[in-house]
Amino acid sequence: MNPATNATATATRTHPSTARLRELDLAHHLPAQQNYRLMQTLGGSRIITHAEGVFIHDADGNTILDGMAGLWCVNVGYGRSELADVAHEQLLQLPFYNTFFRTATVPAVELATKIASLTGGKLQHVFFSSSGSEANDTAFRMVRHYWDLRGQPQRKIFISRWNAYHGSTVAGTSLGGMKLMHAQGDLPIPGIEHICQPYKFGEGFAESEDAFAARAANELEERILKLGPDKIAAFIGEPVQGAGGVIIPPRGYWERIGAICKKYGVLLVCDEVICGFGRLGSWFGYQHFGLDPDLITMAKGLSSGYLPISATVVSHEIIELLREKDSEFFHGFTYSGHPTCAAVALRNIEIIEREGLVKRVAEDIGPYLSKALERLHRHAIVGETRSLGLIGAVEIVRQKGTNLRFGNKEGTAGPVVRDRCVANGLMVRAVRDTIVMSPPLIITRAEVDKLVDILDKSLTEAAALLA
Ligand code: PXG
Repeated sequence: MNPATNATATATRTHPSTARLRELDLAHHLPAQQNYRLMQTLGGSRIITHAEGVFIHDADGNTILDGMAGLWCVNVGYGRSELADVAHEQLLQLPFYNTFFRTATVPAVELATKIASLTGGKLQHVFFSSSGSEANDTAFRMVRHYWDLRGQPQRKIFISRWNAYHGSTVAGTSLGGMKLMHAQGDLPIPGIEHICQPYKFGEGFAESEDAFAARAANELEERILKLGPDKIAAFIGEPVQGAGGVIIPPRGYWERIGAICKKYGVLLVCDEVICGFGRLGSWFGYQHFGLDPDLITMAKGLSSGYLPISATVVSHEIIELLREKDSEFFHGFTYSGHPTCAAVALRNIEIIEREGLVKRVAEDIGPYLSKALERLHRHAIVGETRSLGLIGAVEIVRQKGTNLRFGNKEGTAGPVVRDRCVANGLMVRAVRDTIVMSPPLIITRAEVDKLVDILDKSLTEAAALLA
């Protein structure tokens, strides 16, 4: 099965030579999260020109299996001509209109309705933005506004986890737990606290799963009590941390976090930017873990990355309070509910439903990937493989049976393995010494075999380089 390849991938747009493109890239384009000096030393970027199914192609003529679905987002795979068609039609009918002045558009209303049907229960109200960062900023502002209206303005603090990723705006970076990002721009902003992440392999190696789950979750209760329960607005977390290194929480962790939030009346915000739209084998990650969040945020898989769109889904109770208090929410973006992006997102969800991709991840290809990754245990440098649905990780260690890393600092071996993978035709990311993957949900069994074959070969080569 690979229905995505209904558009033939060719680089149809003409462009300057690859060497010239690299020069221009260095001269004028500032790629995201880069050391611009190092970029010069390394001679610029890899220029990606076209893609189909699960494969991307670069301007040097390489074909690469995209083990990252772009950036954890191209869930339905590349080359979906129906998404191009729907964008084309909407661009001609109504490319843009805003939602600020008591106006709405057909695709925005329909998409909000569709999302509310997927979330169900109390999550019935949808606020649109363009990126995951903005969706989290929206949640942040909505939650603080809610507590003001509830007559508890002292409830301002958000609790998050170290190594979480919630975006790159000021609030997104602050909510996230990336210390290197915090170090630039004097972040986090006040009122944001971080507790430990549920990273069993990295931070609870010697503990039993149950003991570590309890210790990690109880840190939330300890922090709430330390700061004062009446000061805590919300807890925010990715059901499975993605950019932090595919941290799949131990059994019982989320159950306990959910219970602690309820006990102290703390709102629960689930960041579904990576976990949403089938990645874990459920529509949303909170459903997989049986959580009852008050707000969820989503982006990426919402449109499979074809156009930028994100959403913050808010509980009925919160919106009822805003209505009751007759309060305007002074928040919004020019592109909130962008009709073309919304039309593409709607069709993307239709594809996921029509092709049964969520069930396929849960019952077929997710378990297949998990089993296939076990093959890698034969490598002396592999400390653990883990996956849930179609998100997975391989831990690179110096000594089997331990979590000791190569070199004197973390992040020595990961990039070596990643570079071998890319050279061998597989795009994966290295998060320090963890190789992470999240392929498109349409990946076939044969393509999973190929992905693991390339990892296998690359691990052998990397082990020789690291020895
Ligand atoms: N939340 C989560 C869970 C994310 O993964 C965002 C919010 C922010 O989304 P935007 O659309 O504002 O980028 C993300 C984004 C990486 C990497 O290195 C991951 C993301 C972005 C950039 C790099 O894995 N995730």
